[in-house]
Amino acid sequence: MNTSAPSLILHHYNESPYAEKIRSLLGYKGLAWQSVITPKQMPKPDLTALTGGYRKVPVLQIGADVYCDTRLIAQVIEELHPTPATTGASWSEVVAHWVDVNLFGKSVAFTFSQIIDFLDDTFLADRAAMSSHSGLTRDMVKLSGPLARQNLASELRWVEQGLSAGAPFVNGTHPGHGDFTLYCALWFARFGRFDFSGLPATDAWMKRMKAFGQGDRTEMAAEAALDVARDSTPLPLPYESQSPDPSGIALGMRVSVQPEVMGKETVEGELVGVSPERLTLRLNSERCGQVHVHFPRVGYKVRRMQPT
Ligand SMILES: N[C@@H](CCC(=O)N[C@@H](CS)C(=O)NCC(=O)O)C(=O)O
Repeated sequence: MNTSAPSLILHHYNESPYAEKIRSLLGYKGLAWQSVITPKQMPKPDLTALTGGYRKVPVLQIGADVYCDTRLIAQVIEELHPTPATTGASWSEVVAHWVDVNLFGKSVAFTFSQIIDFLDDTFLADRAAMSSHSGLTRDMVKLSGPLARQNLASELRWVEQGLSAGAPFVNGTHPGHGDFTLYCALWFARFGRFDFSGLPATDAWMKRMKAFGQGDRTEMAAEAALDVARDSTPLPLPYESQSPDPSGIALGMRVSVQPEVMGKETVEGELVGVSPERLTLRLNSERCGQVHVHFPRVGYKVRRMQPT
């Protein structure tokens, strides 16, 4: 296990597929990390105190630096711990993006239709509000199951073709970002008991991915993680800003950042870093002191806030 680098604190919950993507990556890298369990639905007072409002999981905290979204979290882990690598010349990033915008939703629709009787009303209402589908009922979720299963099965044939081509991973000889992203979607489909028996190459690949485990995990209280943020100073930015940005924002402006899909919560702060790949906002709060909250550009809208 590599313990010399700064402590990795993952805010997550066990049932979250995107959190499983990062847990599995931490397993592949053989890393020690601290686990802070968040609620599965709003309110999430500790997480949002740290992020300034971002509610999704997982979130990676390193001292007073807070990384939102698994695309960015995976990049940061790769920068800090490049061995064993997840990089390589392949279509892995294209696969990751296809999973994010397409396959993941099909997996969620399928598995929710299977487990809906075990979910409570407040959870359902939370997810309905998040997807702007206020009239969502249990029956609607259940009825969508057969079509979700069929859609998932159709697209998993593409995955089966790709994984039958000979290489052990989507990325080639070793796993890449596409492997971990695909794995989290299929891990969730398996949780809903999707039948993988007609997909032997996919099934064998899932076993290879599962074998990475989740690294060396230690539980930590949320309050303790927020104390770490308060007692730390954000690190110098690891990237060059390109300001002004074509979107019209520039360093020093007050901006708001919002996910493009699912969840309308915004994070507002001073823009202290901007590049075609990343955004960084400086936030101040009593509980966390000064933190830098980082986002990838892909999947997030950024707007200048009107001066008050
Ligand atoms: N694009 C995000 C998606 C994260 C995401 O959708 N996470 C789900 C859990 S798997 C979530 O936060 N759902 C709402 C919640 O837990 O409050 C990422 O890659 O991190």
